Amino acid sequence: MDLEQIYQNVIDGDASEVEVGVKSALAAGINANVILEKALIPAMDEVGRRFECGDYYVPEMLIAARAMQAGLRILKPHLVSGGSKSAGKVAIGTVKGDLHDIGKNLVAMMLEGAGFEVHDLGVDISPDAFVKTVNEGVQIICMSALLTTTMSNMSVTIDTLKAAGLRDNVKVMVGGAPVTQDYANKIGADAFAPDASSAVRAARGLMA
Ligand code: B1M
Repeated sequence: MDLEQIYQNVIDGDASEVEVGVKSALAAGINANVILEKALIPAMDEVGRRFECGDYYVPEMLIAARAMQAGLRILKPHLVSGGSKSAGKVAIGTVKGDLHDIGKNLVAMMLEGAGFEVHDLGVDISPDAFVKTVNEGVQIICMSALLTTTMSNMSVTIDTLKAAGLRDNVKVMVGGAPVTQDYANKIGADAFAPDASSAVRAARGLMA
């Protein structure tokens, strides 16, 4: 099974074929990161492009997302191997109003693999729920947003941290397709990462 076929099966939303493809690519010695970056992620970009131009609707997007997640489940043990269990304690979630979780799950997986203790709060997470984790010893709050309409909740969370007098007790990292370094600077986040591997580097930097 080649990477092109895995890419196509994600676009077609064929979860069982994606599983078969990812397993056989791994068995053929293809690196998990290569499968992720050359097949799974580009396939979701193509799904997004088709949605944008009206060729795909929400159901097709959802089915493709499930196929991607089936592939990620197979890849997970290969992506998260190694790492000591003392890098730091992070809480991660997708911001309020936003249900996209594939990128957030990937970031969580990579952080876990790098030895962080990861509390995955899930999706549609309110500013108060993020803030509450600081009293539970979390050192970095990681917020993901995929919608231009929900990314402003990152700023609301930072404001809520300030109002609670907790801003200096925790670092804040933001990311997700519409988020940029400029936006992170503007809202006063401590770090921005464009992808999951840079999120690990950024988290290490914040703990240093
Ligand atoms: Co949605 N969706 N979606 N969607 N969806 C996008 C985001 C969109 C760009 C599609 C498009 O129009 N081209 C568009 C947003 C437009 C905008 O705001 N500018 C969109 C829309 C409009 C919507 C709905 C509003 C559609 C509707 O209902 N009419 C709706 C909103 C629902 C809601 O959230 N309230 C909706 C729904 C959905 C589904 C549920 C069907 C499904 C999500 C399923 C799921 O996540 N379980 C879905 C999907 C799959 C997509 C696309 C196609 C793919 C997203 C994805 O998983 N990418 C997406 C188009 C696209 O992104 N090209 C689209 C793969 C993933 C690995 O990448 O999440 O970017 P990403 O994560 C990356 C980096 O961004 C980064 O690292 C990751 C790995 O490298 N990263 C971080 C992410 N979080 C980070 C946090 C960090 C650091 C890095 O630190 C904390």
